[in-house]
Amino acid sequence: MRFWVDEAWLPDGWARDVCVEVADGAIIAVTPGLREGTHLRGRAVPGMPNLHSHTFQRAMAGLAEVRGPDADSFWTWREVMYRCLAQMTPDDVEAIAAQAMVEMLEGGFTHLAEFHYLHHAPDGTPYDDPAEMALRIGAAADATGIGLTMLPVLYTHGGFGGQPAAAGQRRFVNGTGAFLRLVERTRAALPGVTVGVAPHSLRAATGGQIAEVLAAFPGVPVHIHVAEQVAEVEQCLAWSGQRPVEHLLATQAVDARWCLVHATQMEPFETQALSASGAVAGLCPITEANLGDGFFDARRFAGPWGVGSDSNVEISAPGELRMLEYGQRLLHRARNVMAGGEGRSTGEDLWAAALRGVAQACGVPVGAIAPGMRADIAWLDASLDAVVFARGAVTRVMAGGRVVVEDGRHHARDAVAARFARTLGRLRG
Ligand code: NGQ
Ligand code: ZN
Repeated sequence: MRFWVDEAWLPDGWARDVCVEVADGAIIAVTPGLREGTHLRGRAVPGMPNLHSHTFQRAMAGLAEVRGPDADSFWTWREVMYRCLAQMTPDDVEAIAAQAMVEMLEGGFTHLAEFHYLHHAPDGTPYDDPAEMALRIGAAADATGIGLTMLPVLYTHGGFGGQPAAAGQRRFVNGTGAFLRLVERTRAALPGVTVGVAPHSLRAATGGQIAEVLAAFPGVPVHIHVAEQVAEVEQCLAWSGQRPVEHLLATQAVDARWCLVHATQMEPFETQALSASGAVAGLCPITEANLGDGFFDARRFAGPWGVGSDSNVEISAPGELRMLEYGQRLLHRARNVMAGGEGRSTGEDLWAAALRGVAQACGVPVGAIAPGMRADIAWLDASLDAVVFARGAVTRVMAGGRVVVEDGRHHARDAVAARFARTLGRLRG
């Protein structure tokens, strides 16, 4: 398949009249100054991979914004979230995931790293196929066209030092042996999908478990939640004498295959050490704002970073970058904090930096309009500055060589939304 665009953002900058050739979902040639094939009007940029999401949480978007009897916090939100997932069936999870994925594609996200921990039936027993839920998420990705990196989550404990999991966590829990079988089964059942491993957090998996799992799957992406909340830092200090990022860096061989999600609560020495490790900082600015986590120390951090939609309370690639930049502006009382220097566009520098980090974290060839990359492309009706900060929009999206969004609408939006509405009606009924 061959198409051309009026303007495309290539690895060395903007080019005009760019012809792109695609085979088997991947870009095989990019030729500026060539008007051949279908004319897909407008300006094209690489689609943004989404490096962190729990798609099922889309079902509670907007439902945790009512004040409770005591001071609301991350931890009261988590109780609401546990109640929301308590009765979800595999069908529900597939319907909710499809809705989230349609919104991701419409919001400029063309690939998804799904941090997947809702494994078991409501009473905590595994389904006949232990990867049932992962397969449903894979089916939703197939149906909507979004690229997928699946991250089965290792979740065994309810707190630092191997504390037992709580009743509300039983759908997540596997011992190491069951988890290794789950990853194997997920790999076999989702051919063509990159499968990584994700110890949920230092609260939910012990250091020994993490080491065992990494040894079993060398080279795959490794994602973990870390240092999101102050209470978590205090518990980690009480248990180990170290802060979470400090402890993780001291006890695991953290390198470029790792993605540390949030890493919000860091002292400067931790930010410097994380920068030097080569690991990706997985920032989820909208969720972090929604949950009251705090600000990432972006000015001090010198390593790769990317963005994810995490709780999916609002789904938008430009929106995540805007929230990141605005957080830094509010924190430092300055403007254009994330731009690389004088005369540089903040929107472009944010988009480019996020592409690099996210592509690394997803373990797949995405993040550039270049030969060898997956054909994941977003068309914009304005500059990246206007799309990130003002009224500009994503108009067309190609994922894996398929145009799935036109005029801002996913081709399956209505059918997916109807099924999602039925699911919500049943879950809330
Ligand atoms: C999660 N979400 O696993 O969905 C977490 C909350 C926890 C975020 N951290 C649960 N945003 O960390 O224990
Ligand atoms: Zn998360």
